[in-house]
Amino acid sequence: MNSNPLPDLSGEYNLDPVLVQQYQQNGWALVRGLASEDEVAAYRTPITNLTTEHAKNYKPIEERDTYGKAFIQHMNLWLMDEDVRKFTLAKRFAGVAAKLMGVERVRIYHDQALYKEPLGGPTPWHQDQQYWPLDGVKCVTLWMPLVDATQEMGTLNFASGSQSLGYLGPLNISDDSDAQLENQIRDNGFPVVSAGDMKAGDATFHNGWCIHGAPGNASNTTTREVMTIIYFEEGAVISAPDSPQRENDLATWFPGLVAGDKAASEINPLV
Ligand SMILES: O=C(O)CCC(=O)C(=O)O
Repeated sequence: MNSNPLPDLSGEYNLDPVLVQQYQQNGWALVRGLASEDEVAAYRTPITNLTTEHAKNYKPIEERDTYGKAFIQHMNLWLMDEDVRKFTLAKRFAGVAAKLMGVERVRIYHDQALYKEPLGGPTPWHQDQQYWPLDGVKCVTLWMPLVDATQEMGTLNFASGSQSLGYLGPLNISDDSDAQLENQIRDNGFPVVSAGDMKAGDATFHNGWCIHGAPGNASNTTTREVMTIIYFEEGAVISAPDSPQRENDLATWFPGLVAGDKAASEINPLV
């Protein structure tokens, strides 16, 4: 652990109301400079240390399936390190999540580091919330690069407006989700918009139902280092899981709770 205290991330971010409108309409928004260069640099160290260690469990990239090639995925880092805890529970980030969703308060579902390695594969189209036993609940994912990330390194693509479709069924991230959701996007005429180049500390926020994916990392030297935090509205109730992935998520992220309970286990702090 770092002996110097890491920067305080509790100060409020002055969110442009236009971004709230964009989020409501398109299902996603790009928030510039949510964390400063110095802040990101400080928190990048513990997040990358944990993720680099975790990456040792992965097979060589050419032996992985499409999901495995897309990124190194390490989850709930906030429970592993006191410094990362400050990042994931930051009031500044949670405040933006709440304002975009139009709710008073939010809880943490989980965090995850998503590191797309040099020449790592594309992230297939998917909907995040199909994994979560939270039907009818407002959920949002914050996605923040910890290094400057160009579009060619794999910043997210969004099917703008696709959150309006809601749950499209249990479609795990795979070649199949990519093909099926590509059809949905085409049939509904949703514009596909890239977040474009992002500086470290910029962040996108996307609705749990917004269809999104990412190109592969075209860089052969630089990893697209990203930290994500998933929030849901306070007061949410757990829905009955209708798929193995939702059963798995219920047991993992709401330990000890069952369908019908308030979604508020000891690892879902109010932030
Ligand atoms: O980082 C990626 O490539 C995908 C991220 C994603 O799907 C998410 O954070 O919901």
